[in-house]
Amino acid sequence: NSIPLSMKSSNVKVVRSCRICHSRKLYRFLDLTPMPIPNGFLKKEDLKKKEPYYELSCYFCENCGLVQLTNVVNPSIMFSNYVYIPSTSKIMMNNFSNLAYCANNLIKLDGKKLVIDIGSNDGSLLKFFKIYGAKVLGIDPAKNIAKLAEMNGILTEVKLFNLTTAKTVAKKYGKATVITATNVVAHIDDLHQLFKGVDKLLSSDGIFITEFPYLLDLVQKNEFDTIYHEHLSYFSLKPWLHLINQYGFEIIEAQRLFIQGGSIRLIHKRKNKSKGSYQKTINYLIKLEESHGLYDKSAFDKFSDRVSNLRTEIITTLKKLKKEKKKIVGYGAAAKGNVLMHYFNINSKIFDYVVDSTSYKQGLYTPGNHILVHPEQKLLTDHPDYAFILAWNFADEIIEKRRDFKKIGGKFIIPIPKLKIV
Ligand code: JHZ
Repeated sequence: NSIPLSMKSSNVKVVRSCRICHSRKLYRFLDLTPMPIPNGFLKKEDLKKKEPYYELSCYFCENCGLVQLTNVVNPSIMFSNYVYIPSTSKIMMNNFSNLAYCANNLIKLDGKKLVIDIGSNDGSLLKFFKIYGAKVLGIDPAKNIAKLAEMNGILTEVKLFNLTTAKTVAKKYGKATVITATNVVAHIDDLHQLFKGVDKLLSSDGIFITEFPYLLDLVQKNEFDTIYHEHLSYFSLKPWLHLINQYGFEIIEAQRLFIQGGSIRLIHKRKNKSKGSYQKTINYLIKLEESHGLYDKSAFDKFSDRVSNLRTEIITTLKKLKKEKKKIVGYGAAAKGNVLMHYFNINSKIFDYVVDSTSYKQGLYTPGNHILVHPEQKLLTDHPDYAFILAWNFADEIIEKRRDFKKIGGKFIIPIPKLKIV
């Protein structure tokens, strides 16, 4: 279980101690074998070029419980030209609308208050804050997607978030009353710098709201494919509290969300002495985490065994269907789908193609196994027998939307939390 030596690539940094508590007692429980970055979709002309493969192993900190990767791929490789946008999903948009509503309930927003979104993507969260009349600013390193945000009227600083960015932004725009960071904290290698930055940028009575996939859901529902290079940390509450305490923050609200396979929304403010009612929720969640073994490495060994069994079961099923000459395609060119296809050895002999609603992904090839991405409508003209839902976190939304595919006899395969054919 020792940490392998650096792959000697200038594009990878190897971290040898825990991102939160700095302990060196990191226990490797899962090895998904080296693969290209899962959002690294390719143009046809690039298919012959050598794709860089990066190690993908996951570790548990025996001291504070943070689950994490130790190989950090240079963020500019992963995020400068990004293909993921949340606005293709109604569920994601409803969640953003709810987040802005909650924030407005806590802090009455108006034209004098600034809301800053870290990892603002196409501005789809900030759009909802504008409805409440707040001033908004996005921070995101993806040039291509920031352009989209600007077209949607969301002012965006094209930068990675760190302490330097926080200082520059505070000087240029003033302090924020609300800072949000959804599905981005796990991308940040230096979590201490994140909190130093938030501390610099947040007004004294401001709130910091974050959402990320919750480790409890990941483990309970076998969501192994959400483990990939972009996600450096997989949080449970104890290590998170360990981190925020150091920077004088406390949680004032914690809500479990069903998006992205199970996430958690945490709302923070600067500590004051009175203990809020949130403490009960936190204690309850920590007990729940403990009862599922989240602070014991043996739970992660068991998780790893379950993933391995799921792999065998799905590979066997797909091979059987191919023997029966069934046509199978992938549904949703999600980053997690690329991890799953890689780990399950799914190639173009098994899936004829993948369909996806994101226009940026259409016409490109999936990293590693080079399967072409088509628009979703192809299912209706091509009539494959099975659509394997790679974006299983949207299975309900997809099945509901694609009743037309079911009508023409198509079946759906859902791989996670366990294999299901509908
Ligand atoms: P989706 C992303 O992971 C990346 P991914 C990121 N690193 C992160 O942290 C997590 O999200 C949380 C398509 N689709 O959202 C759109 C349809 O085709 O699960 C997407 O390409 N039809 C930021 O990439 C993909 O599926 C539909 O009806 O694993 C879903 O990708 C719907 C609803 C989606 O994220």
